[in-house]
Amino acid sequence: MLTFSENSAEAAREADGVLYFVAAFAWIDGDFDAAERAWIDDFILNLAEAQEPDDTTPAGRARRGALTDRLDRRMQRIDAELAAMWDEPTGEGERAIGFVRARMKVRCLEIFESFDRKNRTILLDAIEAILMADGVAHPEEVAFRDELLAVLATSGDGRASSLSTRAETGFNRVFIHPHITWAPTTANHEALVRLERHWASERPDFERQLRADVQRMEKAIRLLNNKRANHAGWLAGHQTLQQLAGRGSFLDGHVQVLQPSHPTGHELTVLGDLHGCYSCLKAAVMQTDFLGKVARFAKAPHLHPEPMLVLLGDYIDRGNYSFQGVLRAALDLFITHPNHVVLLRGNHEYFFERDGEVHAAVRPADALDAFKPYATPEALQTYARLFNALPDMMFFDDIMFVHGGIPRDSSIRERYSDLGSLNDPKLRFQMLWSDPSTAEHVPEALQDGTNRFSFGLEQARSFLHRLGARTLIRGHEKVDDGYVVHCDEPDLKILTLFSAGGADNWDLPAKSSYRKVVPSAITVRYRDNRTDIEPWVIDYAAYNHPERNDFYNDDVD
Ligand SMILES: [Mn+2]
Repeated sequence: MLTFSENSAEAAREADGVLYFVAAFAWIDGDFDAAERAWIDDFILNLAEAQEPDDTTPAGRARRGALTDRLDRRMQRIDAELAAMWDEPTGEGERAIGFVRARMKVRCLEIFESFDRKNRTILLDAIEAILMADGVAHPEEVAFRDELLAVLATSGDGRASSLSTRAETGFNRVFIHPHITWAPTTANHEALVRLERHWASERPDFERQLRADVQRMEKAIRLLNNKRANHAGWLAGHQTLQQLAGRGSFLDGHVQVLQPSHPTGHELTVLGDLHGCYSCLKAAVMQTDFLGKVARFAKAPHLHPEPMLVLLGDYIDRGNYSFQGVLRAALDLFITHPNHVVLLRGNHEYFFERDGEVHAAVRPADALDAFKPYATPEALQTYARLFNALPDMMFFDDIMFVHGGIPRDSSIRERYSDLGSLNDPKLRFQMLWSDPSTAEHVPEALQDGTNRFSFGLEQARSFLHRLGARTLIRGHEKVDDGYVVHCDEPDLKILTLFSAGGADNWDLPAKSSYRKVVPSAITVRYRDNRTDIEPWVIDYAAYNHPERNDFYNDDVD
């Protein structure tokens, strides 16, 4: 039986880990059957007994009962979490089960690494037991067990070696702060209001709207192409961002480089996935007074930090205001303020043509599926061209902004030689899809086979440092807090932002799992070689309202 820590919070964490482990094994054959469920019920009783051996006194029995209840609730949560993974978006032509298996394995690896050696061995004993709970050792279960055994043999000293690297890297220049709050606002802005129009039900009106959106897209494509025209190849031959010092800000292919140069500093408003939640975009822009800041900066740049709005992609799908809401407004903001707005591409912004028809690379592709019967082929092709024109990543100082994360180990080895390699289409595609793990190292075998894959802390550190970067700010993952710091070391910081959500946000379908999310954003302030990161909650409710959002105003056609 497992020996738990004497510290009760730590013991609870350990018990949760063990429980996830056995649940994953029960799920890994895709069939969590009655025998496995019965086995887990017994296992929970055993875990409670290990933590509270005394059942001879009323107090002991009460404590053990409370532990059993807690573990039962925990198991229900794990069960729901594992079940929900089947709904995560996957790549076109890809089966959910591949993604689910890979993700469960990575999570087990994280838990595995968080246990000391003695408890790891006992963990593996628990696996042998669950393996046989339904009477059959399923090949997938055996393969998984063998993979973990292989990891156990090699993962021992990862933490220690990376700690020594950290100690050598000197001082911290990026500081992550607790949540801030903006003063509540009910402000509105004509620049956004005029765009808040539902698709017209009359065909001629609809086509007029579509033409206006196509013009907006064409203009954005021209702006991006003009930006990149004079800087093609600027990254090639350079190993680190620091070698680009003095080159100023530029777009080379699909990589946007911003170098802090403004004497009064920079203020970046950064949003993660918006997924058709227009109220979230509008609220974030109004809360921060971004448009006011841009106007004041234009009048007196020496008095203000340079304002930037950075969107990390995934504008469409899931919510109700994709093409006509988030995307239209984001494009308009970019066209109006091209030096203050950066729109990065998400994995949902990936359309391609096959047999003369436009398809999406992500499944389900609800925005495109709903739009296709009405939209003209020209409009759909323009969306596809726009998505291809968007930059995939941005560097600001030594911070990398990208939708997903870093490429696969095998692809880095084969395709990466210098900063110019960041424009490699395969690497760019992978960076739209990957997710960070708190495991030190995710084995290559676990990265292969699915569009969506994980990378470990050591892999992130190694890739970012090679580029001269130390911080990764990304979206892509639905995190219920809307904001997660995966790592906050002096030489490596990883943050996830998710800016779509809200329990009663009517931009989302009633049953959307995004309603569990607290939509969040960050402000990145740079001044004098120091960066401060401040998270905040998006006040979508204020803009889910007819007075401040014409999508909700019945008086407007
Ligand atoms: Mn995504």
